[in-house]
Amino acid sequence: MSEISKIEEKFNQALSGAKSLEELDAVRRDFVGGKGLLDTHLKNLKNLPIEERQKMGSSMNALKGVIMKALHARKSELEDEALAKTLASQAGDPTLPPFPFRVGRIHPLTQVMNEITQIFLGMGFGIAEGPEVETDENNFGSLNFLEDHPARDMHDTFFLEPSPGSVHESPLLLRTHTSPVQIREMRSAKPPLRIIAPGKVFRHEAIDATHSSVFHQVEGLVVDKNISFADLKGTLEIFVHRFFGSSVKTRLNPSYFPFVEPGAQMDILWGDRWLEVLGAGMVHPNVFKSVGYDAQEVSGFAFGMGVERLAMIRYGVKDMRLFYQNHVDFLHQF
Ligand code: FA5
Repeated sequence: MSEISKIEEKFNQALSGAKSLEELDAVRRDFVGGKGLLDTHLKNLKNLPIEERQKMGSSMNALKGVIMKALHARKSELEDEALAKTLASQAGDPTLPPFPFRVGRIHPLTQVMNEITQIFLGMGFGIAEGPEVETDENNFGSLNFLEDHPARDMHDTFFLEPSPGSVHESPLLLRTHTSPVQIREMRSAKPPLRIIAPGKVFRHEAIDATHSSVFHQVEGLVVDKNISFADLKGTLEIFVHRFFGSSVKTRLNPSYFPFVEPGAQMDILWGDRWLEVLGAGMVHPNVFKSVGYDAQEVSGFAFGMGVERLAMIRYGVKDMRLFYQNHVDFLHQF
């Protein structure tokens, strides 16, 4: 048997004996490694006559190719086996009970906002939106809050630093109520109008069980010919009955907001106390003037309700802050 065939046979035996990647690597080193069998033989070729040396050299190189190929194929096989073993050892036990994970749900405040929206959509209102960063003009000026009038103190406001080179004529602020959306809507459309505007508002308030510094309102605005206070009262009554049911106890009291005349607030009986849930009134002629409407031609009503307060009464939640703490056990009840 020639030298080459002997090496090949030895290699085949070693290869079939290699049962792991480590053993396979040892076979590789023994045969084609730096000081392996083939290398040693190649080094010994220099002692042979030139013709034989060339013949043996090319046979050895061919054998080296065969060995490398076989090593490679066996390596893939062993790797697949190792992977299959790992996967089998990590496979879950299908007879174990599943993890008791909880399905997510819609936040109660979002649920309440959605419900309020649905009720007004059912009454033929459309939905309007405005930005949370507003101009002083839309949030106050156009709503008949006069410069330096104490009415501005009703809302403790977060003003934004003007950016260097700012081109805004009116200072920017975080809107303190959703009423600026009234201004935006009236400026961009002609009467008749019947919209609600749900959104987030911001006030620098002392926080307690019924006050937050970031909260939600739903604004309402109706403008048409011959809209009266009776329309406002009827609309609010339909809303509270649909939202709370007909046993709810409400009262409408006079109140002051610069952008309505007359103005009112609605309170709802909550346990043994009355809780103010919304402000409302007939759109002030000065507001119509600021948006270019003719107060002789049209009239309108507006309201702004506090979403958190409505949610508290609806669900019997005693402290508004619970809605923001987002404890899973609390949220899971809704
Ligand atoms: C206003 O914000 C007026 N824009 C409402 C309005 C609209 C009047 C249209 C007339 C016409 P007021 O500040 O009262 O009004 O807020 C309205 C409602 O938001 C309150 O009735 C209350 O339910 C809720 N609210 C007010 N302040 C807070 C607060 N700090 N935290 C949570 N809810 C509040």
